[in-house]
Amino acid sequence: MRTRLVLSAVIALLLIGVLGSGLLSTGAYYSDTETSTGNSFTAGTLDLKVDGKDDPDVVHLVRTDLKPNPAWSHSYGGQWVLKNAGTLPGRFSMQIVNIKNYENTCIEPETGDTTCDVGPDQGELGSIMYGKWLRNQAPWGGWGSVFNPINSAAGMVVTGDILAPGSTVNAYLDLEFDTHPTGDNLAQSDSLELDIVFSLVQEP
Ligand SMILES: [Ca+2]
Ligand SMILES: [Ca+2]
Ligand SMILES: [Ca+2]
Repeated sequence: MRTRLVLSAVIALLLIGVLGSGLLSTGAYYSDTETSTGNSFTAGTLDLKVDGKDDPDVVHLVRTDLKPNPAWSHSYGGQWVLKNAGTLPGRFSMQIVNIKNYENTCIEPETGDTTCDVGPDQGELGSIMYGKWLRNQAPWGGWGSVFNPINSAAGMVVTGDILAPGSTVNAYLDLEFDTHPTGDNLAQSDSLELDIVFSLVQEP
């Protein structure tokens, strides 16, 4: 009998402890929830336009009757307007590639020219002219160094500035033909051909 009383007392004490700890409570604590709906993730764009055009419609220069020491107004360069038509900033660059120098036959004033065959490496115009990339707008300046002669520009990447989305820059290839004490006559009737690769690259 005494043992049962002690056992009952122990059980009662355990129940009191459990109830006091709240483990058997059916009540609720305060709570609050909020939900973020419609989460969306969209990739940005990086789209270079050159004079508003894409390949294969980018404008190329055609200059004829080149001569040494032309007036400034007759400079043989040209301008391309580069625009970042995308939504992300990018850094633009220019690269002259595929330089070809054609002889177009050696005429009498070119006497002394020892490279008079056909082919893309027989002419002398590219070894006489020089060029540099200029910013044709304020703040005035340029990018890269002078390529003198312009033949030395082959494959060289000229790094420009960061173009913000929607912004433009006037990239001007200043292409000059100075006089030389000797050798200018070797370029008579010669042709210089080159391609220009404009790039816009994402900034990290
Ligand atoms: Ca484009
Ligand atoms: Ca020639
Ligand atoms: Ca030649």
